[in-house]
Amino acid sequence: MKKRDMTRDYMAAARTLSEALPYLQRFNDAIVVVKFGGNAMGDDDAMASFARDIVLLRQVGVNPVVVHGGGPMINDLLDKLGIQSEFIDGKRVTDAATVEVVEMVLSGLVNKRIVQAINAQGGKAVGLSGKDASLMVCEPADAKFGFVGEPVEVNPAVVHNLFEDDMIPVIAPVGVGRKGETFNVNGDTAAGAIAAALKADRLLLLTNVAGVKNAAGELVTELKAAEVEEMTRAGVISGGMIPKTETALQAVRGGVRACTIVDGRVAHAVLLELFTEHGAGSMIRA
Ligand code: X2W
Repeated sequence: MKKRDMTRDYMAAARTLSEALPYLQRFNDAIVVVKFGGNAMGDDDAMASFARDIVLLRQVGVNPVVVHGGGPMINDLLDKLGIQSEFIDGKRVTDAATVEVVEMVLSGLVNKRIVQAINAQGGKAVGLSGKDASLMVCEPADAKFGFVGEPVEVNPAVVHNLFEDDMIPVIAPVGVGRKGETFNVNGDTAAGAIAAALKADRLLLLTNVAGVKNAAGELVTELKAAEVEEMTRAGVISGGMIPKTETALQAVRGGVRACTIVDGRVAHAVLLELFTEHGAGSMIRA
């Protein structure tokens, strides 16, 4: 790059930082829950970039919580083991053999990969699942799904303790039953339930689509809960977007200030959404 262009580049970066001031002030001490879906997790570089954004949040006084998914990674191991898997309404039908694989992949492989990536950027991430300190107690969602859990009690004390110690909770969506069973919880559902229990300022659902689109196919940047319901009735919101918007509705009605559905494949999506005027994705409020 020529020296002249470089100067222009640095000046733009400085201006961006300066323009972020009101957002940094607004989000000081805020709780931001970030759902990091398996489809939004890219290669090691993309993972490092995500981790860096999370560490930056912590550095500027936000209390970030990562709740992750890992559906594609569960599929990979099930395939290797020759275990068939089926989804109904966006939920994996989970028998006893499958739930063991789910726990291994989510609490093991995926959780530790994210923890490691955050720590490599200078953060202090601690990996948990819904079992730790009974963070997410579940009941069976429906007999037809087997060991799929619906969160019925969230105990966020452990998360608050980690905030106080400057640590970043990274939570796998595995729940515990009243009788000590292991439950597979949809990552979005887990993130929504945890965000509601924390009365989070923001829930960011990082996914692999731009956000909610209207009937003309254009991205809608801000929506009220009632509009989401209307668009769903009209069939404008459909398919894989429904579990996302349902999570958003439950979260904002459960006390989360706003929920944004963001394209996690966009570099620094989290920073764009929180600290720039531009924002990213579709924001849903009660
Ligand atoms: C999900 C949990 C992982 C998940 C599953 O078994 O795939 C259920 O479907 P993504 O990457 O966020 O889709 N659980 C009940 O939600 O991962």
